[in-house]
Formats: sequence, C-alpha cells, structure tokens
Amino acid sequence: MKVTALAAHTPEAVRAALAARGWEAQPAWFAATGIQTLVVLIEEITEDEREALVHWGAKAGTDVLTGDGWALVAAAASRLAPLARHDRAPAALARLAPALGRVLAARAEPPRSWAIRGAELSLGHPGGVIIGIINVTPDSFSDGGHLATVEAAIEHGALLTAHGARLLDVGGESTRPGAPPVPVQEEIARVVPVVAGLARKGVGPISVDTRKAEVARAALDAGAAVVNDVSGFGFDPALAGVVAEAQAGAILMHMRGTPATMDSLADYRHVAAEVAAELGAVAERAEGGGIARERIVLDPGFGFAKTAAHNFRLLDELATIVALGYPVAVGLSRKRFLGAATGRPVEDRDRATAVACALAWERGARLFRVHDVALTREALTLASATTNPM
Ligand code: HH2
Repeated sequence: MKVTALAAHTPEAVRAALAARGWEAQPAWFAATGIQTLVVLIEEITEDEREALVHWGAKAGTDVLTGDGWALVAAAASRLAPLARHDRAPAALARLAPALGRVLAARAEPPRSWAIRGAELSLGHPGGVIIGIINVTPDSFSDGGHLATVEAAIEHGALLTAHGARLLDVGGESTRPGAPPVPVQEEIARVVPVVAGLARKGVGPISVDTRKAEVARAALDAGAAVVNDVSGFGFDPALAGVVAEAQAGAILMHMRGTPATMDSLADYRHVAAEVAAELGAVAERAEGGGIARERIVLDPGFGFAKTAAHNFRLLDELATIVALGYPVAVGLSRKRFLGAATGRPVEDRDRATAVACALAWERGARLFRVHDVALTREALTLASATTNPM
C-alpha cells in the first residue's frame, strides 16, 4: 500500500490525479472542485440558526465550530451546496441560502474578464492585468516629482506598456498617509494633459486615480477608460454617477477615513472578514448607483488604514476578498509593510513587490498596480504558469 498526500490548496492536484488515472477532463475538474473543502464563517445568526447548523453538521458529518452569534463550517463544496438551495436546505437555515449561493457561485465561476469603457480586459491572460503607475505628483511616497513634465509622463507610459502593462493608472494626488488634499483644478491640470497625450499616441487603455467626480469627468473626456478610486466612492457622492454615465470601468478600493486620518482607524478584530464585508457593501452601493457588475474591480487597499501586521494577514487571506466574486486588484508596490519585512528602503522594494504579487496571484488576485512592470511581469508569468488556472 502507498499513501500520498495531495496538495489541496486548489482543485488542480485532484484534477491532475484523476486525469492521470484515466478520467476525462471535465468530470475530473467538476469532481475536484466538488470535493474541495471550503471553510465558511457565518455571522449574525440567531440561536435557532446556530442549533440548526450544528444539527446539520452532525448529520452531514462535517465540522461546525460555533460561538455566540457565529458558526464556522468546514465541508466539501458538494456538501455545502444543498444549504444554498431553498428546496433542499432545512427551513431553519433559509436565510443562509442567498449568501452561501453567492460564495459557491463565485468559486465555481470566477470572473474571466473586466468590462472597461470601450473594451474588455481578459483576466485569464498569463500574468493577469498589470497596471502601470504614472504618478504626476510632486510628493508621492516612492516616486514623487519623478515625472516632472507631461512629455516625461507620456514617455514613461509608453515604456510601461512596452514592458507589459495592460492599463496605465495616472494619478495627480498623493494618498500617502498624511498627504495634503489637492484642489480640483490643480489635480485636473496635472492629470488631463497626460491622459490626453497618452490617448493621442494610442498608448493605453488609461485609468485615472482620483477620488473626485470633476477630475474623473475631465479625464474620461480626455480619453480615460477606468476610474480608480481609493475611497471606493466614499469621498465624492457624485463620482459613481460620472462613472456610470461614461460606462467606465471602476476600481473600488477599501480604506477607512481619509489619507489624513486613516492610520488612526487601523483597528480590526479580523481584518480579512471586516475588509471583505466593507468592500462588499462598497460594491453593492456602486451597483445601486448604476454601475454594471462586470465593470467593477475590488481592491483591499494595502497600506490604507492597515498596520503592517494587517497587511500581511490580508495578503495571506486574500482569497476571502476574491470570494466576493469580483475581479480583485492589489496595490502592493513598494509599500511600507514590504520594507518592514525585508528591511529595504522604498527605492529598493521592487523585488519584494514582484514576490508579493506572485503570492497575491496564487490567492486569486488578477490585477496588479505596480511601478516596475517588467519585474512584476516576470514574477506573474511564473506564478500563472505554475497554478495553471482552468
Ligand atoms: N495605492 C496608492 C494609490 N492608489 N489605488 C489602488 N487601487 N490600490 C492601491 O493600493 C493604491 C492606489 C498609493 O501608492 P502610490 O500611487 O505609489 O503613492 P501615492 O499615493 O503617494 O501617490
């Protein structure tokens, strides 16, 4: 007799084991995803629901850990599936079906593309979507003042595209902790000539990194296809309408407070679960504001209202954000927490960034906002070749 422990962090090892033993590709994949264990945390439940879950767990032979108002259920996806069906779930667990259904659907059918203004970006592309950063700010934390002229910024965009960027993110306001806000007209004057110049040269597609509706409108008029808002539509109530009307793509990031106040709001009991819940609410509000689901990308906001320990936990538990069912972007580039682990100063964090992006890929992120596109692309090409997603 021979016993081999399979690598079960994705269904891939089981699929390959079945295929190697003669199974057809499709049934092998369905069986592999079906037997993969899921761990779901269910919160805000009543005492009756908790009892019903414990009872169901005992009957189904699955593990259920519970406490006051919550339960943690570990089971194969195929075991959990009946709980997501109104006609199969115990009556006492009826409230669970819609939310669990969404989790299972996101897992079975992850988004494969992202609709931006006038185009679709495929997420299955080897290495995903690398977003090249163009900061036209005098004070950004890692590259402030680096691109002093419009021409230099446009040239830099062309270089990032040649290195493999599939989107260019132009920003005119630093969001580093404590950064002073930039007046609207000043931000427009920084961003619009660069967006227009890139568009004229056919370099892009282009995203504008702004929290302000007026800046977004001007950038969209100049040729941008995406709005990247670090406040997740929390700063300017008019921004969602501008994005919806232009049918632009939206990157909605998690943060708390503003760059001036966020460091004091880095307070979580369970960072991944709380960020997922808050980002889920952001996405719901955006859809309610008229933005089509397929235009939305979510970003957990590394470094925004998070300590180094929070950022590492969040990176490890990124699959919790991916389970919301939207494409996930990460902005890890040169951030402080990478320096906390490596001891490297901000100008020497591109290798750490590339490694962190590869880890994020493995956990399901598909968009990567970085300064050094070439290095990140190499890391992501390797990561995507290894995990071979179906
Ligand atoms: N981080 C920064 C800016 N914009 N957008 C998204 N979606 N995600 C991020 O993590 C993110 C972001 C901060 O980085 P940077 O642009 O390099 O610096 P600064 O804000 O100082 O200009």
